[in-house]
Amino acid sequence: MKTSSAPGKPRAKAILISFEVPIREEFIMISMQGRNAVVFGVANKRSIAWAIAQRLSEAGAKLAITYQNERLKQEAHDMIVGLQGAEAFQCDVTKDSEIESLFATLKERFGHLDTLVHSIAYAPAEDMKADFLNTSREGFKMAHDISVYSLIALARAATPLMNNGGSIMTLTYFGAEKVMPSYNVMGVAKAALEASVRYLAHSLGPKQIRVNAISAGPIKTLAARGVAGFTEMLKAQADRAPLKRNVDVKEVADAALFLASGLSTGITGETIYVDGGYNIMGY
Ligand code: 0WD
Repeated sequence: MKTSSAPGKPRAKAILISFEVPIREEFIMISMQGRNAVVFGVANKRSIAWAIAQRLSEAGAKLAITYQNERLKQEAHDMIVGLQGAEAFQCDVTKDSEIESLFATLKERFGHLDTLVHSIAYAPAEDMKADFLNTSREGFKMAHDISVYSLIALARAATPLMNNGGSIMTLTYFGAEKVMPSYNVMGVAKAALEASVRYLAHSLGPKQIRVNAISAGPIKTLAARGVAGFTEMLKAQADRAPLKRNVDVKEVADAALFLASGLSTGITGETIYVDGGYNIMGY
């Protein structure tokens, strides 16, 4: 599509309208220069956390990016240190000592923190596959410890460093609200996560620290592989969502940049959907 402009006036930038490729260029203007962020949950290059880290880095943020353990170190570490303005750290969020030592290091390195991204979830495969009625006590505890309590623990550790206010965000899924076969205990954990976002928003609001969740549509990642019937979920999403397609991980990262930026200072306690509108549909 061509645009025309009057002689002597600067030519308007052509905007391509496409039903498949979203218009993205205008988001580049959001600047995170001078801001420090910590991103949790990079397992590999497909991780949502990795797309968010890349977006924050492009916008100029200084980044600490964490991976869980030695097993993930090989792949995650090299990727992270190759990213502009990023340092890699190991942190298993089930270990208070690792959280404490990470934040002590962040205090030394950054002084203050502006953004925290929590992109972590886990439930034992047996518990996700089983009939929900048969959820084990151990699986229930583990899913809630790793996928929910970790947000509270990380928010508490970050608060003293967010002395100019800040933005905390987590990743959730629609299975928190409606039954998704084979999401099971993770759906219950996501419901608790979304409620925790609201309670944390209330707790941290007086310090101008905002807490929000992004509810993403299904995206092929390592975690997604643990969900039986994931391909059908992708298809149902694309068929039923108003946008008639799946979401791209970059669209989730754009929403994360918005939540991290000064463009969202009035928003807290919310679950923001990046799902092509799937959640509004009644059939
Ligand atoms: O369709 C999807 N992929 C969606 C994901 C749709 C909507 C929401 N989400 C959520 C997930 O539930 C999760 O909260 O997004 C978040 C990120 O998930 P992801 O990017 O899809 O998956 P992945 O790349 O696997 O990252 C999750 C990572 C873990 O990966 P693995 O697969 O190794 O369990 O969470 C991390 C780990 O790197 N993680 C931990 N990090 C620190 N300490 C721990 C832990 N104890 N346990 C898991």
